[in-house]
Amino acid sequence: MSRLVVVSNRIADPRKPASGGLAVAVGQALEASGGLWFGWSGKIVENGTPGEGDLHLQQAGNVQLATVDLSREDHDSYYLGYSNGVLWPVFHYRLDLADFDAGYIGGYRRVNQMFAHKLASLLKPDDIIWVHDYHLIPLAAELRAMGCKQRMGFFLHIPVPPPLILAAVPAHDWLIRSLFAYDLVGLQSNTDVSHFSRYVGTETSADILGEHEFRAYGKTLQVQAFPIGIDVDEFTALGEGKDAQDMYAQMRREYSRRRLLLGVERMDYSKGLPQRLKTFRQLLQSYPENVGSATLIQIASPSRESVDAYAALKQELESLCGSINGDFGELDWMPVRYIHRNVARKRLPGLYRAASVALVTPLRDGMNLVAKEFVAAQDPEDPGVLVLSRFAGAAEQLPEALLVNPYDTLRTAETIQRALQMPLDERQRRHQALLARIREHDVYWWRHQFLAALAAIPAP
Ligand code: GDG
Repeated sequence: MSRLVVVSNRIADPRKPASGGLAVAVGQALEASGGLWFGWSGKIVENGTPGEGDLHLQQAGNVQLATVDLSREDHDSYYLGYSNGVLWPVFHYRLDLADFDAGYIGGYRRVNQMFAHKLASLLKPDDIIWVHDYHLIPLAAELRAMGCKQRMGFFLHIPVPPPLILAAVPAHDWLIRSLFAYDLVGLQSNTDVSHFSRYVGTETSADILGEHEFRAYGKTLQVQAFPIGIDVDEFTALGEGKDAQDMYAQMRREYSRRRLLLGVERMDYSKGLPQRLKTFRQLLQSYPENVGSATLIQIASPSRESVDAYAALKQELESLCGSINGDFGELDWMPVRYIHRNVARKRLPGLYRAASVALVTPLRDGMNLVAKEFVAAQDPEDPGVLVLSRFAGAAEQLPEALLVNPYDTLRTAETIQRALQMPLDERQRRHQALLARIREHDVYWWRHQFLAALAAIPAP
């Protein structure tokens, strides 16, 4: 059995279940093969030299953890600048929010080179390398340039935008060319695969060998959708824990005569939070029976606060929440409970279970795991309803949710009202179908499909 090497910007200790399903699933595969997990340590060295960073090695059970520090300059250009100031907005279709500062790409390239350099010294000839996400697109190309011949796969957790949006990135051709250094590229949805294919067809001189196979720059690349899932049993077990049960009981007590709508996400402009609040205002206007009886709990956990676009979003949300509460609130009822803090993971299932309706309405999302966690946390006898944006990757997989266009506040408000009034038998039917789908395509299925496809590619 080949050793598995996982590379991601941040790593988690696979022995700590608090890290969530993805870390556990990837951790298990690493554990089974005596693997190596490589990434940034999370440490920023204020006066560090760009392109240099200490390597730390640590053993966690059967898994070796290897992490590298980043200098302040590298962190600001590679992580804040290029990854989160260029790639994240553009891949979520937000050219208006991208900061195309020409200096960032040098840092992005430099950190990928440094990671490749440090990683190469730890590799064995028959390792299988699995690289994660947009921070590390050029990693394989850098490793290949150093002579590494191992099988290499890449999974992109965020969407692939349509070709003409991708083509607005100044170095888009270099970026996509870098992807051809991998043997396998995994994307979240069929829409992403079709965008990739159209980009390759129009912007490169590649041969499209089949629906999932491309040949360019002297290399054949397989590209397929591997929709990521959750660990359903782990999440259900979390729901049986004391913290989740207490949370549920508390919510039920507090909202016994009221309907609870719930949104949970990192505070990110891709998640459609301002549109959601406007839709909630519309719900109160169009269906006044909800005034005094429906409450929206919105958890927006702090994220990337040193990127400008995030600070602006925070202000906008505060203003929208304030105006809804000011216009509609009463002495004994506030329509919006907005929480800009992280909620402990072990309490989340209780919160999900107490909600009548989940609002998962991103403007664009690679997959969206909150939608799946909400389904897993429901009481099958009396389940809540999932209102899901058609622009989340999860929408391809979850047709029994109520699918909405989050930009259309009027119709989304109508759909929320429908969710609030949905008869029990329809809620049960939909929930049962959704649960079967998230069980079939869970995080273990995802890991297995990806690694099996990578292992099936003949070593070069
Ligand atoms: C990226 C892609 C893709 C959220 N708030 C709190 C909290 N969370 C947890 C949720 C969930 C996770 O964070 C969020 O996952 P998502 O999938 O919804 O979104 P991203 O963070 O944007 O993730 C996404 C994913 O990668 C995997 O490939 O699905 O499309 O954008 O697990 O529960 N957890 C806690 N407190 C919070 O306040 N503990």
